[in-house]
Amino acid sequence: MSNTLKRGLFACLLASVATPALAEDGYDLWLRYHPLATSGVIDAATVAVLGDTPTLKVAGQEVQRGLAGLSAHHVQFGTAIRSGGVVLALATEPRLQALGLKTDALGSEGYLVRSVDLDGRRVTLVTANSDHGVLYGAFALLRWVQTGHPVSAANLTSTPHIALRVLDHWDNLDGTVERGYSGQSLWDWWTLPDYRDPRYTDYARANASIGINGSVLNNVNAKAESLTPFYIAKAAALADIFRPYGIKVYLSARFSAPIELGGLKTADPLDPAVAAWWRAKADEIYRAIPDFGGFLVKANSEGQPGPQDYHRTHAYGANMLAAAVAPHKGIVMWRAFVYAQENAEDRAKQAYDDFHPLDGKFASNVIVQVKNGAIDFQPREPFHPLFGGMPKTPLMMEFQITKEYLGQATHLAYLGPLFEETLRADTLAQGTGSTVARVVDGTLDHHALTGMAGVANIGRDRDWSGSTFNQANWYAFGRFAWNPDDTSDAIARDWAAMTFDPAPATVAPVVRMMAGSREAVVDYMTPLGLAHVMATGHHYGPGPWISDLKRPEWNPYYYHRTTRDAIGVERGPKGNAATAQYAPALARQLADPKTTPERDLLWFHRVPWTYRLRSGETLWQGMVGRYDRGVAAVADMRADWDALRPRIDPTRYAKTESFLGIQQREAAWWRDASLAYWMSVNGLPLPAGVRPPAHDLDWYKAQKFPYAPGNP
Ligand code: GCW
Repeated sequence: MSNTLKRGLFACLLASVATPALAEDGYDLWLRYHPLATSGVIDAATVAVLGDTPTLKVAGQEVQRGLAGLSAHHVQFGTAIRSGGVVLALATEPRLQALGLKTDALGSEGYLVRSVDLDGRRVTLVTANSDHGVLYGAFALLRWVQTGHPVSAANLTSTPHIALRVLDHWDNLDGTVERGYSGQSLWDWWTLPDYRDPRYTDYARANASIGINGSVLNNVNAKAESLTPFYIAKAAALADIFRPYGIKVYLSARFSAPIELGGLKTADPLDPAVAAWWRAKADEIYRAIPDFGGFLVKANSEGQPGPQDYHRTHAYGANMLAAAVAPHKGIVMWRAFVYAQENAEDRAKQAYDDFHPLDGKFASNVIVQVKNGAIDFQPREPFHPLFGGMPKTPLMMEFQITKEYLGQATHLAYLGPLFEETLRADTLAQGTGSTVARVVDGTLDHHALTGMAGVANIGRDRDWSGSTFNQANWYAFGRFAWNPDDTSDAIARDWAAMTFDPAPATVAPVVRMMAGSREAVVDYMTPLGLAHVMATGHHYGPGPWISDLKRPEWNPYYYHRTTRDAIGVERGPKGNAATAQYAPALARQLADPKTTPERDLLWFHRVPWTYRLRSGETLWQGMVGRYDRGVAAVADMRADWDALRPRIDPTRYAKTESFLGIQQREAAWWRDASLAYWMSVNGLPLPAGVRPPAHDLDWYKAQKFPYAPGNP
């Protein structure tokens, strides 16, 4: 076949693939290699890989696939260095030595992409000290092109700031996903290990493209069975598929597995038989998965077994498991998300109380995984006081990508601002600049073991995450895990350009929608520091009035304690002194409502409804105003999206349009239900001109949502 004919056929093929009904269902995520409108961006017609490893091969294939798709031209893949082409090679490759590139600073995962003369030919070189680095460089080059830049102008270098960049899947062995709103689990445990769904490879590609290098396959509310040979073989199949993409597999471990699987009488971490059982189990896993990452553990929390069942601390439990994986260089990620109904202390204080005394007591291959805030993945929480509070212990951040408390799949809430706000927060633990990011990247306390985990929002929905915009949260998580100093806006711009198209007329309004979206959710759900007012169980929709459930902290009322005169939980020195869990300089600021950031006011303080906000309004007026602002912001997002109609393919356009309709209705529902309830308690009228709730309080209380998704 002649070259012209080949090109023609190729273009035809692409044109047919580009038919919206076929291709534009969101499956391609941000790796959407559709022809760019701007010509001349792709001047490379060959991709050469020097060296032979599975990772170099997939990196080269990805660049070929990307450039071919983006240019609608054939791109040749091989080993021949051609002028104007792209070359991927390890920095140790002999043919690169004459270039004298300085790659030491790239470390083991960083990359360098730039134009060089190789064998007398001008090429764009992608290089690194490891093949994983080359893979990350390959995706960086593609991002560069997808965001509208010419291949040959690429001059990119980057190194991850955090070592473990991990997705936590709360996926159950029966195929359901706890707090999953995008369909069944991606893992088809039943047909694994035989059937290797190509989707597993696409999952790995997507993750590698944003630098994610670990995947915890099963729910932290773990079943012991995931540690049986039957399931280990399935995990091993996934590990084989992910390996070329630099992604290690981890498993959540059920602490009582020695009893359930091993027939032991106890799971006491100090019992030698228990430790021996775990060592043998670890050895067995490593025989199947030689690069197994290690265990994630939720212990003594929400009914899960743990070392405290035997009056041992979390450190004893973690260290026993750490000893089992240490010979294989594995690690243990031990969660600090603990609270117990038997504990009368404020739930927000319990994790710190349990873990702070254990600082410095963990083995060197343990990292303590701390949620961003002290309660639970709320639309806004102040950063967790353990950050900055355990300098002798490596701490990893746990963010929730799936939007359990933020409207779940349908509400558009870009989490970049939430991630950024938490990472930028200053713990003041060692003076100004002791930000959460510096704790998490290990620079503040000089830890080499560093990590960031995101509770995944990935399921078997065709668009992976339940909506196009939810994909942005997966994307942003990866980017912040790579570089916690990145900015939410820059990430949104890249994502929008890659997901839709790089034209400013598309990117600007999409980014505008994203930028304000999380704050809109805060405004219409939990303004001024309110938290956990979602209905119990499914956490979908408002339920601030719920106060009759057995466990105190199951009741939203527990989190605001509203009376006729006042609202909020007093966590300052005049209350339960939770503020004293922060570094003294910060604790002093938070002690007084007047020096507490207003956005966290009701989190830290109980104040009268007549309290004056900085604007001069009363608290009540300010709250009403924020609810209205949140609802109005959703209307603005809808208007932006309406105007984007001609620029977005019909299938993706329609789904977002419909979801924004749901969000607008539900934002109004949140506002109205909340106002109806607060007014029933405080007896205050609405400020003049404010629209009253559409229904009475009983109507809101009567709303029930049986079978809401994601609820275990
Ligand atoms: O957010 C809460 C969820 C639980 C979850 C728990 C946790 C996996 O409601 O569904 O359980 O946190 O993080 O362990």
